[in-house]
Amino acid sequence: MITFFNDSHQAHAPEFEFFRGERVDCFETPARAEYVKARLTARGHRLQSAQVDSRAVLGTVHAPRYLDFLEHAWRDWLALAPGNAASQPFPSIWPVRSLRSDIEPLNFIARLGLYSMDNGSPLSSGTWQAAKAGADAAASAAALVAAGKGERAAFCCSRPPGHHAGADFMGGYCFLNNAAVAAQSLLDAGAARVAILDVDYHHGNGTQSIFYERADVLCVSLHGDPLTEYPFFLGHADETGQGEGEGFNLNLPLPAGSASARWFEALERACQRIGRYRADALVVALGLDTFEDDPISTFALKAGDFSRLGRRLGAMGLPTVFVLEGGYAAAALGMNAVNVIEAFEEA
Ligand code: Q9C
Ligand code: ZN
Repeated sequence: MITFFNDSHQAHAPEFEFFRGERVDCFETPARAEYVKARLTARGHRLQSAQVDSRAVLGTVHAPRYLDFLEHAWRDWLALAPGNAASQPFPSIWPVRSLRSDIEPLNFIARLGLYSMDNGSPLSSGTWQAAKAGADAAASAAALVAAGKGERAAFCCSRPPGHHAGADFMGGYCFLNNAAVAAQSLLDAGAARVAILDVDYHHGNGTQSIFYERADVLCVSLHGDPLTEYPFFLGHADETGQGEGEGFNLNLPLPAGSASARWFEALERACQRIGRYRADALVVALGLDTFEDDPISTFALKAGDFSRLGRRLGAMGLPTVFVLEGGYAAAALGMNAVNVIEAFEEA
């Protein structure tokens, strides 16, 4: 499968995040994408660089003031205090409920809180460069599939991931919503209806919120139940869409610790819904943190289960863009990603 690889991903390389108040090494590392690249290359898949500038589509998926903040965040962090180049910014205050989010404060940390859902999205000097290049890769994959010149599918192999990022906030290691960029690009290229299937362990809250009031993008997600799993505040079964989007969001939360059989039952329901929608194209938010050895997740998919996933998606018969999301058992990501891709192609 033709893969658009984000050559700039290593520019995003924060050192640490917080876990229960302690500094811990980042789970979302540059090695992740390199493991996938190595396996793709070894198996003879073609890697390309992005050919599309996603700037225009980013402006429809994300709020302009958020994009402006993100693009200049590192510059503004450096301006805050001498020596900041050697440390990482984290938010410490958020405009929850009664607080105002319409006025952008001047203080950098306050603005970081305004544009964050958590303190779990560490920034580094090249975060914007990497995230923007990733969005370019997603738009490129969508353009290739939309062109209909013999490529039924394409893979956007990139980091940082995107599905927790909403229109105007970062979260969960995500900054720009690559799956949303791919879906919007497919619509812009002529598709009338696009389905997004999010199989990451964590609910894709950003993607859901971006398309929640729209009928031209069906969002379907299977994930750990938010009662106990991140992102906790979205992803319940009663979230079905709003206004014109009513009926075009389907959440299939599963209890933490669910085994593969249960996961594949939910996948079947997801695929049935997408089939009824008569989508013109499919975007798969391909999180691999459902793997049994993932260090921060509790599902139990095995390497062979990723082939089974790929076969089922291939049987949908739709033009498809795969976008890499989470997955933190880094050394296994290559095998698991390529298992999905190759089984899809064989189906
Ligand atoms: N420090 C994605 O999979 N919580 N994001 C981590 C350990 C946040 C995962 C807790 C998990 C976010 C794209
Ligand atoms: Zn995840």
